[in-house]
Order: sequence, then C-alpha cells, then structure tokens
Amino acid sequence: MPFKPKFLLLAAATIAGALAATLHAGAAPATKITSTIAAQVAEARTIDVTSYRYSFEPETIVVHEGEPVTLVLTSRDVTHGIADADLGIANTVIFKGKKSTVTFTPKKLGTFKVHCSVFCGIGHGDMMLTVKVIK
Ligand SMILES: [Cu+2]
Repeated sequence: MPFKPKFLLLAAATIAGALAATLHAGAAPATKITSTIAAQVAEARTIDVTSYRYSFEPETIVVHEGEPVTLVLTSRDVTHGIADADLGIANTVIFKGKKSTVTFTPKKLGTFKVHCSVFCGIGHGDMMLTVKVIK
C-alpha cells in the first residue's frame, strides 16, 4: 500500500499529541494543588485563645476538617500549655506576657478535649479547651 507509511506517521503524531495533552493535563492539577496548599498555609485562619487558671477562653473553638488553623495563645497568669496528638497540636508552652502560636490541620471529625499540658495549680486537671472539628 503506497499510503500506509503516511497513515502510520499520522497515527503516531496523533498518539504523541494525545500523550502530550494527557501529560500536560496531568501536570496542571498538580501545580494547582501545590499552590492551593501554599495559599492555605499562608492564610491559615487564626483563633486567639487566652489561658488562665483554670480555663481557656473561649472554652470551645470550632474548626474545619482539613483546614489549617493557627492558635494564638496567651496567658493571663502563669505558664500553661496545649498539646493534642489526635488533632496534631504540637506541645506548645504558653508563657505569661508572650504570644505562642501553633498551627495544625484537623484530620478527624469530632469533639476533642484538649487539656492544659503544663501543671499550673490545683485545678490543672480540669483545664481544657474543647475543639469541635466539623466538615
Ligand atoms: Cu495547667
């Protein structure tokens, strides 16, 4: 057949084009996801939380599953702290007169009782922050 090579060439060009389009389409969302994550970290929602013997104020905060959030923590009296493995909150010490921050991304839905992580007096055991993780 005289036009068989031409057909094969055309078929190869079509496949190559389709492959290039697929690769390009595959690369585009990855770039988009990366920039979206960067934007979320940069724009993590912040919540101010004040601590004092033997409460956090507000007592309850509401955060969204998969959304990074930064807690800006201060103490009115003595040293307190916050930590929670389930929520991914790293142990963070809260000193009087200083601002401490901790950023986490809730991975599970539910209500979590986050206890003060630094002994602060007789009521320390009851000092907790309730974190509600919603969709
Ligand atoms: Cu405490």
